[in-house]
Amino acid sequence: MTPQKTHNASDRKQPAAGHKLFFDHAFLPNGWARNVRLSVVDGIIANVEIDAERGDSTYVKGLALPGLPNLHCHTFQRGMAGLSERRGAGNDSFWTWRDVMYRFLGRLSPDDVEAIAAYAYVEMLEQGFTSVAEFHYVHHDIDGSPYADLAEMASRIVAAASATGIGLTLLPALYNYGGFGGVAPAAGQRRFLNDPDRFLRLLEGTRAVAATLPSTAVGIAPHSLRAVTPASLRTVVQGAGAGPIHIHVAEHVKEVEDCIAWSGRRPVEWLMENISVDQRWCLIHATHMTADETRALAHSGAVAGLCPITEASLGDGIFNGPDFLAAGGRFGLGTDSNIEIDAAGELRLLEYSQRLGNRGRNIMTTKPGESTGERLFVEALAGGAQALARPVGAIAIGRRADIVALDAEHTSFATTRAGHWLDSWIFVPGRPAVQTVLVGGKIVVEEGRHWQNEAITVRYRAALARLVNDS
Ligand code: NGQ
Ligand code: ZN
Repeated sequence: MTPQKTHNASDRKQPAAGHKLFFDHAFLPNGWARNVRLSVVDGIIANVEIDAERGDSTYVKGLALPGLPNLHCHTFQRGMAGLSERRGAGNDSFWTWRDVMYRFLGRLSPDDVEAIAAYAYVEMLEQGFTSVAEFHYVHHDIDGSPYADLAEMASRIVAAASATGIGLTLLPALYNYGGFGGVAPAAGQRRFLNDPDRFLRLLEGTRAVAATLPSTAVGIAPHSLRAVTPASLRTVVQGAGAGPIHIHVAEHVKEVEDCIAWSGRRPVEWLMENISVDQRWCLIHATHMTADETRALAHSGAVAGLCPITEASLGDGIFNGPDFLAAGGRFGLGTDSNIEIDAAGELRLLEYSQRLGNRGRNIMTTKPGESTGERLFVEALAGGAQALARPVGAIAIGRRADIVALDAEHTSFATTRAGHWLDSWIFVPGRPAVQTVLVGGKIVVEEGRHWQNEAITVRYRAALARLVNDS
């Protein structure tokens, strides 16, 4: 298949470098404000005026929110959504889902990866996410040999981000082994594998492609304690520079048991004792933690990367929300397997899983009278921005003008008091409420639709049809 030329979001006719935007209502760090005028210079908010005149600014209808950062994504998995929902021969689990996933990725070409990523990023932008951390581990060709350009697959992710306009933090993953203690990898893992040396070259190549897309951040992702050894982990952490470091940890019970068998420690406990986990770190899932681990993670300043829809889909378990919040823990949200892409949906399921597990209501709050929707959203903005290491997550001076405007006339808001919109957006789902989306001050979604939706969808369908027909 010849790669189709997609246009860059930046090709689009847009207001000149410095321009002004006007909103009737905008959610600022101090809460909702009226008649908000923003000056945007090179994608960054240079000034915020409230109770302002519209003047010659571009009027954007609706209720303006900071776009949510998506802190954990394996974008290719969007293409296998729905393919693992039939009972297998035995008891299905995370591990049987992983077998299906390995079979699916065993056939993907770089063109497929780019086509699926572009489609998933369009969905993210249409559903409230304006930036994404791509936890990227499918590096090599189908037989496991590296591409002539080690960073070939990384360049496809960058191309998809560029075509859609989504903000990108690219996290090449180190996948070194098949299990705790340096177990040999399985055949299904051959496309992921690097030793620390080649990984550091891949990281260099990734930095070079990322530099072609302005404002892209690069970090690293040791895949999990299953996929590295203490030595390889330490080597790549040193090579990471100041960038963010993400790792999967303690997602399911077997992983905790295997970690104890290997080290005598639980996964989060092992990390806290052996690695200086700090604000650069994002621990993905952290589902199974003792009270001590929960407090230690909260006090480290690292972000817990919660992926409620995927964790529910895979049957992982329930995060210890109340204790983590009480200890001042930071969290953000990720779409992970991308079986469903919906910012409000992730926020809602986070709270609902806490309600089911704790048998109560309004669990992700700490103060009487607090809005659950607002608390969830504010926490996920801050945690997401930290984990992505980009100036996003607030409508404020110095942050990127990544803004999601909700339709104020949506029926979900019919009974909502002014200023209580977040509770209704998150907890009263219906047809999507996202109307207009700007990334770096540029409009990429209008009337709920990404400007490249059609072409990108055509290409996505063609990629999936080929993948299915070839099987
Ligand atoms: C992943 N996904 O890397 O895509 C993993 C599965 C693994 C989640 N953990 C593979 N949800 O962890 O070994
Ligand atoms: Zn993951």
